[in-house]
Amino acid sequence: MGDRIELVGVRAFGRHGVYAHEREQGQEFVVDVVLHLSLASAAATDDVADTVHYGELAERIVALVGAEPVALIETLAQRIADDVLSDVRVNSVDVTVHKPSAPITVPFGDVSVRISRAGLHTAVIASGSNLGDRAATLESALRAIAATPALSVLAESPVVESAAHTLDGVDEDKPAYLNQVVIVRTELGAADLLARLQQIELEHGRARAERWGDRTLDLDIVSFDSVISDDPDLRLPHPRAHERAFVLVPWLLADPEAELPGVGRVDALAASMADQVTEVDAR
Ligand code: A4P
Ligand code: MG
Repeated sequence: MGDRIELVGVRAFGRHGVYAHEREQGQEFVVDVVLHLSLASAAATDDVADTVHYGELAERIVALVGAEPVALIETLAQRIADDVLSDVRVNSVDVTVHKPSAPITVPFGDVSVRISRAGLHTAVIASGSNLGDRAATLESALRAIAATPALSVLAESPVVESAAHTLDGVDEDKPAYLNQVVIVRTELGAADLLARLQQIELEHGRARAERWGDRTLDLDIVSFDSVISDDPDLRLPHPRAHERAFVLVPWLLADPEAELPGVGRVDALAASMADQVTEVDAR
């Protein structure tokens, strides 16, 4: 965290202002943006697709300054912030709009407004445990999720129990799982949310030994807004969620209107699965 992309001094022509002559003649606006986002993935892959392309960003800013006039540079700054935050990798943005030729009757150097805005995302998190005191672990994980700064829990599902799914299919001999689904609103970007969940897994004694192996705590991101991504570090929606009763059934209990982005409604997906999990009273 703490990474940023700074693009300063983008000059563009626009017709924003309170006065009629500003609408008619137009003037130059200068825009600075600071994007707060994780750059770790791009630094590792060296691929521009893994970051915000600053050239395209600059062109979008010029287009927004040239678009439909507004009275206030505050409004223009908000439009730019909304556009930047529509890329869910961006956690927050600072936008400064300068109007160096503003109609001010005394000599002046510059006038500008600066706004800071954070994106607000909805994420669906699936928790699972099949080792140790499973119910206590899920409850503690939920408390840790809820204690995350810039995040609030919208809904939590009942806890359900199911037989372990392994790479070789359902294995009744392995310890059974408890699973829960937690729906959150957060200002964190998807990468930062995943990093936080992995930290919570570690705090609960998670060791990554065998893929799909037994674990004290697994926290997966099932969906993040309607993002669809095949980035191996964060596939969205979770590539196996659509076929997993232990995700879909509790999710539906937490949100009867739930939808799996790019796949469909969760009630339809879960329709034939209810008998694969048992609701348990975790408390
Ligand atoms: N990763 C990619 N996409 C995501 C995402 N959407 N959410 C990457 C979370 N992580 C994602 O995960 C491996 C890597 O996946 C991470 O580094 C992350 O960058 P992991 O948690 O280290 O490994 P894992 O949990 O063994 O793999 P995975 O794929 O999360 O396992 P699954 O598919 O979650 O399966 N049976 C029952 N009944 N209930 C269960 O909860 N869970 C599993 C785990 C198997 N069987 C189960 C259950
Ligand atoms: Mg996992």
